[in-house]
Amino acid sequence: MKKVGIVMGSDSDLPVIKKATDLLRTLGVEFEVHVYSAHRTPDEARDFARSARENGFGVMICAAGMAAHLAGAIAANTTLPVIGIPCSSACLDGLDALLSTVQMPSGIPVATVAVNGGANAALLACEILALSEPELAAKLDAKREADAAAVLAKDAAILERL
Ligand code: RP5
Repeated sequence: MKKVGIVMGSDSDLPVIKKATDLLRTLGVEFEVHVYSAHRTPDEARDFARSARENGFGVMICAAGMAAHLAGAIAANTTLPVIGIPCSSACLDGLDALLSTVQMPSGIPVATVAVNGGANAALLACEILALSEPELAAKLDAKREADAAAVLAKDAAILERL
């Protein structure tokens, strides 16, 4: 199976990325993680993106906060699908990163998930890989059913909590 490439702009983004890597591990999907910044280490970010396809990656996840150009910078250097996670920061609560990540110009797409949405980024990456991986697709279906069952269990128990 192809790997998921994960890039975060700073190690301060780790709590968001951890939500993604936990899920990928649970689903048995291989990943590689790097701290590369669009601004602080632009050469390393570009080189990783340019060589990603030939290095066995099938999809990229990029997490960054503030003026979050990382997902766009990675997307500019690969035609693999790129998923952007805007990370919240102290001043603007993630609105800055959300707008920086989501407002890509035509021609260079970034599939942007919610602010701090590490889990959905991993699930979307798996859904992309599962297009050609029936076993992974079955795992995703099973997870969706288990998640729904957990909500229905809460529904059944809610009266007792009132
Ligand atoms: C962004 O700036 C990073 O993705 C991080 O979210 C934010 C702050 O970085 P640090 O100053 O914590 O390294 O590039």
